[in-house]
Amino acid sequence: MSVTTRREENTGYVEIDNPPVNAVDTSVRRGLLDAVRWAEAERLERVIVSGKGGMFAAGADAREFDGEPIEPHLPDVLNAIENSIVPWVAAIQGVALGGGAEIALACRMRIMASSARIGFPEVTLGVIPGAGGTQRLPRLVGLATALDIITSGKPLSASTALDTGLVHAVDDEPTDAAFMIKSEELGCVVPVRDLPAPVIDQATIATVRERVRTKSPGQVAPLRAIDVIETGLNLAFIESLVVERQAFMELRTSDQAKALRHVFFTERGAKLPVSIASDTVSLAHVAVVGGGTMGSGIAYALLNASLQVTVLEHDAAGVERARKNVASIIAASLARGLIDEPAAAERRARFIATTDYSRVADATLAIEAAFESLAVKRDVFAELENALPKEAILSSNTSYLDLNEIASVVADPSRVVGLHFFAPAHIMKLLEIVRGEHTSDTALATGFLLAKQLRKVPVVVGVCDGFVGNRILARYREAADTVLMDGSTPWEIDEAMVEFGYAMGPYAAQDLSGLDIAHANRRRQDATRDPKRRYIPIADRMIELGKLGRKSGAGWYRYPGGGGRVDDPIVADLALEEAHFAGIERVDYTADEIRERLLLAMINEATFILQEGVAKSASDIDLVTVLGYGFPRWRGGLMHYADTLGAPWIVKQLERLAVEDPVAWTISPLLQRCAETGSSITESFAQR
Ligand code: T1G
Repeated sequence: MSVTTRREENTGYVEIDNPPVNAVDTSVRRGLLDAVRWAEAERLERVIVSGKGGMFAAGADAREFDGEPIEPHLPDVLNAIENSIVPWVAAIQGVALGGGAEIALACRMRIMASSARIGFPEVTLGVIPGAGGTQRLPRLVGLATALDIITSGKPLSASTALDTGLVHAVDDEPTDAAFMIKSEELGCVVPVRDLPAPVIDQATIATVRERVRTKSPGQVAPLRAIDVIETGLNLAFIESLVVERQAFMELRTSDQAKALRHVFFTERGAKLPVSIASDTVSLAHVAVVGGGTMGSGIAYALLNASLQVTVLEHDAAGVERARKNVASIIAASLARGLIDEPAAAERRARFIATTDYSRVADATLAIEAAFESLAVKRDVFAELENALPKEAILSSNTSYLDLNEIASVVADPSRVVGLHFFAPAHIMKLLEIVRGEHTSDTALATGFLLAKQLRKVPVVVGVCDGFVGNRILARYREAADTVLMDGSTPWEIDEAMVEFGYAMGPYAAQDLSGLDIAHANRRRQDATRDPKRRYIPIADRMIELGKLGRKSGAGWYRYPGGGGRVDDPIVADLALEEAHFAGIERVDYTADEIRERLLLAMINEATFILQEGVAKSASDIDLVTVLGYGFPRWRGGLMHYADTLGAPWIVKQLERLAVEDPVAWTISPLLQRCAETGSSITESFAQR
């Protein structure tokens, strides 16, 4: 049963019951339409509609978007609710999102619990509200507010919803409050459709359009929502719904909507593989070794998940630094209103920093986030093995180093797993769970349990240099440096990738993280580098010149007065000089040629990663690239994007590039096979 009805005297209670989130699927739409007819046949005085399980409704069932729409269509159901002789009142708890919010708008009145949220996240799925939201919302809250709500996709708190006029009242017993509304009051409320449409203010439209172009570059849905709102408000209500529906139907099957749905459901499918039915250790008390940037970020993520945290350092200065780092993150969260003072105090009470390893004698998980040196990590693991209980799981946050070598100092290496966080560790959602040669199912399952508690998205990766994300990043940067050497400037390359949809290009990004990290990795790889592989020395020259990035005041760009980045002619000259020394005749790459080389380099490397089993599925690579490395979410991730290009086209371009450099552009056999068989990469590697 997806919608239940019952009456008490002259009041009808309609409850949406479609766990886990009351998605408004075909059965719910049918149930709501039946409820309208039922209420009228029973000659009820009012209907109160709510959601079971503490959630009103999460919106349309996005899984239905791949198929043909099935009647009754939601706009028709909502028109029936709004036009019924029996007025409906929405009693909202939990969330009312998308179609769920549109159900509420079709009701005569809306009452929200104080902790509930209401919003229109459709643009995050590449579509627009398709059941009257673009036309009813502006009539309730005005043009500017409606544009903000719909183009941002961000939900409103109950208090904000009340302030904007979206709801009539906030009450923690919304169903009871709905029952107490006086009939004469309810009878006087005008249906939203009959409210006057707000005046179309072109200046407002232009401002919002410009803001959307800046905040969501490349995305179609937010701009289309503005068009539909503007067009519809100039039409009669019933005609405006036709315009809205047509736009929704077009967007629903668009590449961007498919890509965003792919990421949405893949994120939620990132759970412990069913093949690993294993117990875990308790996570009550976690030890973090190292209170630097990563260690303190990890510590705060653990504090946010209500865990007890002990940060271990090797001296008093380290302890002081750890305390300051965690305190500054707490202060920043307070300043941003993410937590209040009692919550901050409660976090502080669960945190200590110390050099005394005896303080973690009862910890069951350790996360090592010490200096990125194998010797240092091996020493730390030896100390952890002595200090923690023998069943404790020992993990390393290492970004590049060989987990098996770290584990080799521990008597029982099955306890060792990699937990690779991404800076800032308390914000970034991706968690690479590195499965070492001996990592046990219990250690792996504990990693997934931790990810769930930290509300992060876990991806299991195998041991190789850089695991999945950093290995793809290294190939991306190598391709960029090659283009830099052979003809472009850092800013041309960055602009090309920003046009593709990255928030920033590889050079601006490296200026943020620091050029010294990649330099340390290049030196570590000197002994094993393929001598036949072309080596680009420009980045080494940058280090010699002390250009480490923002932290040294200059890197690939200059930052006059610590401000915004400015192109640096010295860097451009450096590339010219190195090209001259190498006898290279530089070419003037177009933005398309730059994007093609950098993207194909990553795609090819990713298919080697799949072939080697370092990643278990193409969708895992999509999660890593979108959640950890800024790949545009509305392109679905690196492998989803590759499938839009098609393996035959990709292989054809790689063959052309391989003539130029057969080593760097060696084509992965997986790609060759997909090109020959016409199968998609995602399908070839779908297993989870
Ligand atoms: N459709 C289908 N399944 C959904 C879903 C949806 N809209 N929302 C969630 N699920 C599934 C999800 O895949 C997971 O499944 C389970 O529910 C729990 O989700 C007509 C066109 C509601 C805030 O964009 O934001 O309405 O993994 O892990 O953390 O104009 O889910 O268990 O099998 O996220 O408690 C607009 C999307 C749709 C809201 C709950 N609505 N959902 O968060 O649980 S378009 C949205 C969310 C639309 C109308 C338009 C969150 C949540 P499984 P979860 P959560």
